[in-house]
Amino acid sequence: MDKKYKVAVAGATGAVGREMLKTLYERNFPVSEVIPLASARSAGNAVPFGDEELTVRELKEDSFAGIDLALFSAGGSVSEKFAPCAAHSGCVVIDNSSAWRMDPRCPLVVPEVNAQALRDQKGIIANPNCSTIQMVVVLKPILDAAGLERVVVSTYQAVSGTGQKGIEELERQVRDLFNGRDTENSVYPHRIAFNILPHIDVFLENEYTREEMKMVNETRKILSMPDLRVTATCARVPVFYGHSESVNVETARKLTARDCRALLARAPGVRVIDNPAENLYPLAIDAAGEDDTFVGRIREDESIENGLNMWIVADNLRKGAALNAVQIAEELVKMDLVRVPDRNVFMD
Ligand code: NAP
Ligand code: 3JN
Repeated sequence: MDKKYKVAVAGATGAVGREMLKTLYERNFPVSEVIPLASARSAGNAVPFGDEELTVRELKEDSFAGIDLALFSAGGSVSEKFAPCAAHSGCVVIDNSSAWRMDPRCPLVVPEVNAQALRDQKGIIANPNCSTIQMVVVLKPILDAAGLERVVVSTYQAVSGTGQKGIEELERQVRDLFNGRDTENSVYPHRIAFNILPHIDVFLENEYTREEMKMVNETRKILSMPDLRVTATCARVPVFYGHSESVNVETARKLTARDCRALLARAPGVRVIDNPAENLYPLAIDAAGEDDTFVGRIREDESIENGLNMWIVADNLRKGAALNAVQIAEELVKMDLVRVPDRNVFMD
């Protein structure tokens, strides 16, 4: 009989955690039991898992006894504290926060791009930022075919990236404006309804935001190109689901737009939608609820020798978070890398 796994989901009541439960169920991940964990605030509440309702338990240091796999999406400070506890109990952690992404002990994995990095897993595996994931799924086949010199990205990120509270703030502001009322902002520093904010996460000393530097550093780590020239501008837009990105790529060797389209049409996890004559290009409303990363508007950058422009869209809660995490779990099962205590450095 095929092996089944006891899986904990930390942050199970949140936007990403709920999507993780849905994705585990939809993809028929081999579970013997699913344990939803969250803060004391929601302990005792129910979360759906297929047709069942599971009772949420409070996340504690001893929550992971007997667990094989733990998917975390409860924020960086929770991951910092509890992921080592989980790994210490012998389970493999797949963490959605930024807490462990740049730690050299932790592989940072997008299965279509660098699944082989999982062979080095030492108890905690990091899931990249949503904006990074959808970009590298498209960059990898271009890198393999033509080399990569430089990447310039501008993002247009949906409010669901901020969690349930971001969704609620946009809904509330739209309702207030349509009813002639003043709006209030508590989640974002300015009104998000009918506006664009060039500000995601906190500002850093170099005047970039942390979200922008996550894209730079994570892209380099995933592609194993520590010196790749990457620059990012990240903006929040009044869209509920689906992050969009304008990406300019400079390749080492010439890649025509036509060859790029053909290459990406064969790439795993990528769907090319690129027929301007029919007004067909990737849209956030079409990508929402889908697993693939959509790419279109592929055209040659006429300002440089070997440049391409494109528009990349994906569901930030699915491929950007929950789906990527579950795909990592599926790879671990395939590679027989769930619960291998002798390589778990967090276990002493
Ligand atoms: P959310 O909707 O606000 O949900 C937060 C979840 O964390 C809830 O389940 C909450 O439980 C739980 N939580 C908060 N504090 C806790 C604590 N002290 N102990 C245990 N559980 C706690 O946020 P979200 O959008 O799902 O995002 C959650 C995290 O996932 C983010 O902070 C980020 O690190 C990561 N994330 C990653 C990506 C990515 O790009 N890959 C995208 C989005 C989010 P309660 O219901 O009890 O409050
Ligand atoms: O804002 C978005 O669209 C994505 C947000 C991701 C996020 C939100 C809060 C904390 C992260 C992340 O995954 O990088 C974190 C974090 O863990 O730092």
